Amino acid sequence: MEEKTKKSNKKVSLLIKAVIVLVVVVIAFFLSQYVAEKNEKSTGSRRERVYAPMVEDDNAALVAFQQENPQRKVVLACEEDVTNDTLKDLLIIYKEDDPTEGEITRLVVSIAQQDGSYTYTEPIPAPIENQGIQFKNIDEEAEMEFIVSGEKDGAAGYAIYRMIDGQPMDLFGDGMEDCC
Ligand SMILES: [Ca+2]
Ligand SMILES: [Ca+2]
Repeated sequence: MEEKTKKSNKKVSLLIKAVIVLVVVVIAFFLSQYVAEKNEKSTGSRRERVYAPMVEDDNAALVAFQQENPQRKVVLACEEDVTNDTLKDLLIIYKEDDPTEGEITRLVVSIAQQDGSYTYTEPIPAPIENQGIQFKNIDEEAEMEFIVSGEKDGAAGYAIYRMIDGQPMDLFGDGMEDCC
């Protein structure tokens, strides 16, 4: 009789151990899910912070550009003062059909003037897809520099520009010729 009780006690303790192990495994699983989700969220917000947002459709400089250039399809337009005169300028990446080259992708800077009008820089080649613009005052003085990045058939590239004499000058870059 005593022997039987001992055996059933052993069974119960084994069962308890199994339940504890199961609970620990379940908690670990949910904890790992939570951590993974949290990491994903922080990566997402970091990306948003790094890349400048697209301006709203009713942005005055964007509307003016589209009215003057109806044949140019805007892909990305981001606003910042890049001429160091406190007036916000607009960086515009657009696609256009070229009679000889076919579809081309270009970047122009719409420079805001004191009288409310805009002047445009000469178009320069821009990445074909996944375009991103970042504003960063790299030398922490004068004009705000900007970084244009993107891809073409999986090849990624970027270049850093500063406005010099009214034109974006390529200061440094890598792989830009493979993605433009
Ligand atoms: Ca400006
Ligand atoms: Ca600067």
